[in-house]
Amino acid sequence: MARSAVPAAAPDVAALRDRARIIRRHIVEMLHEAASGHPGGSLSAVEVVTALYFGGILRHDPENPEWPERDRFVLSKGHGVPVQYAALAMAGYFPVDELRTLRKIDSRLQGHPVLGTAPGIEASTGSLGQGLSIGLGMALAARLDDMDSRVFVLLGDGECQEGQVWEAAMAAGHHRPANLIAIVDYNKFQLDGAIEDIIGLEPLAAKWESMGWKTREIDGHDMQQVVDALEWSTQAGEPVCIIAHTVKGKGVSFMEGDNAYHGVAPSNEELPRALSELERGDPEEENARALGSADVLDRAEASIDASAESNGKGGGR
Ligand SMILES: Cc1ncc(C[n+]2csc(CCOP(=O)(O)OP(=O)(O)O)c2C)c(N)n1
Ligand SMILES: [Mg+2]
Repeated sequence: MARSAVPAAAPDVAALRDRARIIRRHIVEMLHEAASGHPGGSLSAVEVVTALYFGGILRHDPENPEWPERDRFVLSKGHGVPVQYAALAMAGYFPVDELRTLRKIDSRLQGHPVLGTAPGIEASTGSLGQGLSIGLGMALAARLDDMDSRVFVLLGDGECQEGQVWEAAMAAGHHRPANLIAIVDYNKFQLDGAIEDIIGLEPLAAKWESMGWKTREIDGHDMQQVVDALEWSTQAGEPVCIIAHTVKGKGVSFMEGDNAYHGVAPSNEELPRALSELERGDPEEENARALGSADVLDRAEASIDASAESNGKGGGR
């Protein structure tokens, strides 16, 4: 019997924040090891991906990745795949140690997602613009097969400058799958500049709404807002687009909002700086520590190790 790897109870937002910080550490470590890749757009999507995999949203089974009734997550902005690999490893799809093989020859973890390589990857992406069309097909197929699988598609804001995104949006507005959720990682930059300077997207919510989507705009780094929006999206009964306002490079101060880190890995000097910032955690957690709470990072790591042990897929960081 397939199971969901996520808790059925209301998600523990503090624990999700801890997970998010560990995912950020994995991202900078694996990109440093690969000496290439895309930190900015991986880090901006961390809260969304963390909430999906660990916040009780995505119904999935690391022990049975092909479970037919699973929900699907399509990372349309495929260059951000380090965030998904980190989440998949922490969920038990493959050993956390394998993250070190990112972008290496013969690794299952290529620089963009490849269907049929790493378990948990649902679509080959990287050529921007295609993921919403793929997700729409999956959502309509589930409806035809009378399955209640939901499909979550994560798009970049630069990616939304691709025409195919709007073909898929218009087609979804026509066919109205209630199980299709688009999330835009609105970090305000694409590869070589600011969205507003290249092709502005505003009014973005109105564009989706005009094509028949329900929308909600959130702070994509506020874990509670992310969880609430994702929970709402599964109950909306219509195609939903969540516009997540984010910061490119979020969590590493010298990367935040600096688009030089769109596609440049942290150097030997930058890695320890990044990791020490991610070790410190955010002010809210520091407050909790100051008030005498248990060390939240230790707690999160212990629970990750325990879940990795219990599913026999290795552990550690
Ligand atoms: C069709 C296509 N054109 C160009 C590229 C090269 N490219 C890779 S990432 C990127 C920028 C994407 O920007 P955005 O979607 O905003 O991603 P993020 O800011 O989250 O990294 C571009 C143009 C590509 N991967 N696919
Ligand atoms: Mg962007």
